[in-house]
Amino acid sequence: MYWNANIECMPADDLKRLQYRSFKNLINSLYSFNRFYHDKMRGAGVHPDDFRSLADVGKLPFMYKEDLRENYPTKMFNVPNTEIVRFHASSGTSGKPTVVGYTENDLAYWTEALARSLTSIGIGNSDILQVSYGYGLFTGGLGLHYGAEKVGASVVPSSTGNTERQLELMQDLGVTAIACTPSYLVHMNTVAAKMGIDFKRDTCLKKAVLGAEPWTESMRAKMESSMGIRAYDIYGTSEQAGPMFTECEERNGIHISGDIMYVEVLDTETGEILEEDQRGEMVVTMLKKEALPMVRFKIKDITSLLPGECACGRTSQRISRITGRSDDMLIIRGINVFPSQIEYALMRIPGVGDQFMIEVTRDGDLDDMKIYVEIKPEVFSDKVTDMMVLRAHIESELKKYLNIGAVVELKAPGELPRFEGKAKRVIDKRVM
Ligand code: DLL
Repeated sequence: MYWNANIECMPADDLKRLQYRSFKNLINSLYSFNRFYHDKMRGAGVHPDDFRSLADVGKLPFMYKEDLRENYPTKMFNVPNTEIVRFHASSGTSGKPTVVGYTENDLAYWTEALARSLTSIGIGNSDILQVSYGYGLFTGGLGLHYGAEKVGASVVPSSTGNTERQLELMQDLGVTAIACTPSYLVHMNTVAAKMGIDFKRDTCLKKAVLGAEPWTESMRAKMESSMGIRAYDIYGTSEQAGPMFTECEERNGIHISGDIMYVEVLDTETGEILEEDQRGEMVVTMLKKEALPMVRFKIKDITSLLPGECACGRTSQRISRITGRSDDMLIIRGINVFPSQIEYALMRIPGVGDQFMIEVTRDGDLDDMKIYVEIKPEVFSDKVTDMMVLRAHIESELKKYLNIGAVVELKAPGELPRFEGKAKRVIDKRVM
């Protein structure tokens, strides 16, 4: 099922032509009317005439999150205030928040992108969708809300928090799909178990739209088997608009609506544009954005472009699961470690629960990594020897997988903090 088959299934060559035309118009208009991007292009020694095909994209200068921070809050906006109809802001966990503005058209194509995405995973007017992403400055709640209304789903705007009440509502209203962070769904599952609720037996939940933070295939497998649902990855950032793009039913990469966004993947070290199937950092150009244009914006998310066409018939670019960010990559004793790798390794070890936390410290010149790992209730015991054996086993598995030693400290079920929004898994205490 398609929401907009003309665009979603457009022959690949036609799509490339459309993308080039939109890109070229964008560059022409920014060069003529936008002081910030005009100066960037002049600084890089490029003129719009140098951009003759998509293959010339590498000539254009990048934009960075720092540009938004330096021009906080709205100095980079490209339209008069009268045309701004909404603001959102990123949480600013890694620095000053960035503010994003939207014109009416910006909201319309954001909603269109989500309508295509939700339709591609079979969410439509017979669904009741509980939106348990935060409503407010974070884009998750309102983004999913309007996308779901557009496809005719009945929205339960429960936002985050008060998990018991959320579970009651889910049962009472016969909710069929939920949108939230993967860590919040795991938390809901735990709370449900304590309340004696079995998702398979006691709810109508069939689908989950999970994103806003990295998660893994093993988490997907666990949630699906224990909750009787199908879980789909959804991706987006506030600079792009918010949550926008999902996998389709094939679950073979995240489809990027090609009339809305153009993706490049670059080698994190050399900056070269990579071929399909090679992992690197994602750079995006928003082809329709009015209030806050984004040209070659360095998002810092690590992904790859997937080769070939998807069996669903959509011809768009597809990206693989985001495994982390180039800037939250931990370098420990010279070895690059992504929190998602640690999660992947932990989730494969029997007895390990769903929650973990990484603490990095420095003793002299040496980095030390400690991983707090919550144990499943059925495995957790007061017998010190049993726990020591399990701890040693986890340490040796992590060492095998990460190639680096980490001290593990076991935690009782429920002992680590829970997050309603994005999970914070890393505490880096090193002073650089
Ligand atoms: O997290 C938008 C969003 C809301 C996406 C709800 C999906 C669902 P920001 O707060 O600006 O926007 O954070 C964007 O979150 O650069 C990624 O590092 C990370 N992220 C988002 N989705 C995923 C995902 C929202 N599916 C940052 N997998 C991005 C991995 C994700 N990381």
